[in-house]
Amino acid sequence: MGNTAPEFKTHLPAQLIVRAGERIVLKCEVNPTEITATVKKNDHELKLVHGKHILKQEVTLLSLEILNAEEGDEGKYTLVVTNNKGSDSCSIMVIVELKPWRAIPESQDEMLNFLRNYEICEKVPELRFLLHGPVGAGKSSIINTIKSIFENRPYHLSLASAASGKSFTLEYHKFPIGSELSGQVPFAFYDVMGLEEGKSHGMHTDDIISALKGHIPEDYEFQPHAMTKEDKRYISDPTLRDMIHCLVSVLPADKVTIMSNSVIDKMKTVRAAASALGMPQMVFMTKVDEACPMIKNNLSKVYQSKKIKEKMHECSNRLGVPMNCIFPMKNYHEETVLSESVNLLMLEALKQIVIAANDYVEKSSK
Ligand SMILES: Nc1nc2c(ncn2[C@@H]2O[C@H](COP(=O)(O)OP(=O)(O)OP(=O)(O)O)[C@@H](O)[C@H]2O)c(=O)[nH]1
Ligand SMILES: [Mg+2]
Repeated sequence: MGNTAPEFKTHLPAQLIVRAGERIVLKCEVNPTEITATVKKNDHELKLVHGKHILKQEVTLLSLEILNAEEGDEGKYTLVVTNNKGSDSCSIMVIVELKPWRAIPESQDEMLNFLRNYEICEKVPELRFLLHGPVGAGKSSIINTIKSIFENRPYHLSLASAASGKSFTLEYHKFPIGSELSGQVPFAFYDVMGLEEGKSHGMHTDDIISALKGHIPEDYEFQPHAMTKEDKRYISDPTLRDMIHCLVSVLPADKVTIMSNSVIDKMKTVRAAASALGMPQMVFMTKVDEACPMIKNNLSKVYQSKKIKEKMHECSNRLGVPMNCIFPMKNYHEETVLSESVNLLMLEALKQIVIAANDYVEKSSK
């Protein structure tokens, strides 16, 4: 009888992962049976399409079927039941696993061998990479992750912060990769303070540009004002050995949408300076685990996730970088053991910046 407000007796699970082409079936029990059922998708009423959606009620069993799952079917679905006494609702996040649209390398050993045996141009003793991006984007964690892979153990030298609004990295440090024990590789990373909103906050773009050109000395402590030529530590006549050979822009997948234009504009200013130097540039998109629940449980599906593809498009649009220069990844941040799926994504990204940096050094006339 319709004399009580409707109530779901069983609930939908929080999340359902389906493959493209599959039939999605969402079912739950509702009481009483005299109800009107509607569906919301992403909190807006869903207009049921013939041949795509089937909403039916068999006594107390209410079901929504979505035929031939495709990219556009991903989203939050809410079943809403109503009668003259009230209403109830029940939601589920449906994730559609896409066909892989980019390949992840298969062998970690092959990637490591390639990088360990890579012969760099003899003009420089090492290829140098600079990481820049917003505060807390995961720049220091990238260095920790790469060092962990080459040391084959979790590594925490480049201090990563617990999330706070202010940059944790305050000095210009060089982090060589590998060690005497594990084998040295000719790659070095530089980590700078994070960019913050507002002209006088966070890292100065002029300092990052000076670092790209090789003017900033090792272990320099960043100041509230940018370093000037008058500073006695300023390297006034840098060579290719002092310069950076590839700029890596770091953006966190979970925050790229809400990142302020002022931080993005600072990143663009740095990118424009790198372009003027003919310097290669790549984007490392961190924290993919925080952006898609499917990836949190299975990182190897990163190129099957619609959410991650969307976030990469956003990085591409906001920074003006082509998709093939964007590398999604997860850093080690709470783990005590290493994982091959984390390593493979990072090693692929590292391989690309190594090749790009080496090409840059080879063609550079300095
Ligand atoms: N879930 C997740 N957390 C991450 C990842 N990378 C970094 N973190 C966490 O994010 C926080 C900031 O990371 P950092 O590496 O310190 O970021 P940063 O860009 O160096 O920050 P600043 O030096 O302060 O500008 C830390 O709490 C990390 O543990 C990731 O891929 N996934
Ligand atoms: Mg840092």
